Amino acid sequence: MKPDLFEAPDYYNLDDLLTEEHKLVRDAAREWVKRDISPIIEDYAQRAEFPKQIINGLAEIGAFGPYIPEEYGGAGLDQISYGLIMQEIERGDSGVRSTASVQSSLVMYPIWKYGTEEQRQKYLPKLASGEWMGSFGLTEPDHGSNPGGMTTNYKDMGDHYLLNGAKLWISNSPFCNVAVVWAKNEEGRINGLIVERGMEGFSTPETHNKWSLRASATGELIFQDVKVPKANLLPNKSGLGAPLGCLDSARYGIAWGAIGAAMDCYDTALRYAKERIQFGKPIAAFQLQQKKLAEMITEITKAQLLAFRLGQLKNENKATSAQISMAKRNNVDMAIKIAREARQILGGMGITGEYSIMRHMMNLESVITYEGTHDIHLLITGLDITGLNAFK
Ligand code: TGC
Ligand code: FAD
Repeated sequence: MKPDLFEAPDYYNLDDLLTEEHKLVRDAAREWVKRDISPIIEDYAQRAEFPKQIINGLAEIGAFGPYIPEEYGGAGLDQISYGLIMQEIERGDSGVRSTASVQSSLVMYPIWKYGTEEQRQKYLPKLASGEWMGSFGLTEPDHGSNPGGMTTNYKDMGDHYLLNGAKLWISNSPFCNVAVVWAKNEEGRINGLIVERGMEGFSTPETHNKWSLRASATGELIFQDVKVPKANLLPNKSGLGAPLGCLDSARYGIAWGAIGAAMDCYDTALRYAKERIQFGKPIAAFQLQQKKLAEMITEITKAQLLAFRLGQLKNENKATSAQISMAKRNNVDMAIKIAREARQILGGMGITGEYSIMRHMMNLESVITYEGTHDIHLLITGLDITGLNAFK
């Protein structure tokens, strides 16, 4: 792969709106990606393997629980810092950002928000340091966009719960130490349970043959009469709103992360277009290529402003789920379109692993699907503005 010469576009001087802390956090993540991700990621993606050696680095840049209070091992940062960290990591690879998103927003967040003090003390510091890795089990083979239909269930056996069912498409599952699993009780109410590796009847087979997010490990969570201690139930929120609340946090991070992937594609295409000579001049001098590049920087700038404003609203606890959906949908769609255009600017070279664009493009096919598909987020906006539910 080519050396990482990335220079971040900032067409509307967004840096002027960031605090010194935001810039320090962002620059540390950016440097780490250049040093520890860019040189290895193509190789791991080609081999469809998660680079486990990066876990310590992710913890060091604050990617595990950026906004979780420091007393629990988190970085205690604000929501804009969290977004900037996700942007920089996804600039390197969406699969690496997935690992961080799941750990922070889908495992640490529910334990912090819905767990007991004992659960927070037991799990959060180990998850923040990367000593333990987590996964989040919501999706099932027959329930993706409609998780409320899940069939995974648990029964109260007096001194423990008995968990049965299966989850599919679970990031980090093949190597997770703990899984936050959403299951129905005997009354059909959804609750979160913390399942630990080693519990009898719990297995995590890996899903192979992915053409997307290849450097991220994806798998199943299978529960066959798993005895879960009663102390592992997350007691402080139940119902579908509990997992959906975690998704709000992860979707917000993705809205920023997608900007990173788009910036990398744009920056690569711009550099290539200025260097590649055809018909006696750089292809960047041709109007058709300028149109592509000009539209890319326009869309990136709009996405940056959307994410920044959403970050301000999140910091003030005012961001609605529908606002988050709009940003996730818009920014991932923006990134996938930029990846496709950028790949064309590189001509044949664009399909090779010499450049990051094709990997980003394939990764973004997962990003536009998980955490609520492109369609589902449109329907969330539709419901919000009309008051009419088009889901069912
Ligand atoms: P609905 O009746 O609308 O809502 C049920 C209850 O949930 C509440 N609620 C929310 N609460 C918090 N945050 C949100 N975003 C919420 N959206 C809804 C709602 O108020 C209600 O509460 P209550 O108290 O009245 O019961 O539910 P529905 O069954 O009609 O479904 C709505 C729909 C389709 C929007 C929702 O289910 C959905 O978002 N589906 C998409 C599923 C999804 O995003 N799955 C993601 C799985 S995790 C993943 O992909 C991780 S990838 C990680 C990575 O690698 O980065
Ligand atoms: P479906 O729900 O079957 O949807 C198929 C198509 O139908 C989509 O185009 C969808 O938009 C459309 N559709 C569905 N319902 C409607 C409707 N009402 N109106 C209009 N169109 C509709 N899940 C987890 O729980 N944890 C994870 O860690 C996790 N990681 C993932 C990692 C990867 C790489 C991938 C690919 C997925 C991951 N997921 C995870 C699952 C992901 O959230 C689901 O794939 C996603 O929610 C969509 O569900 P589905 O694949 O079953 O598609």
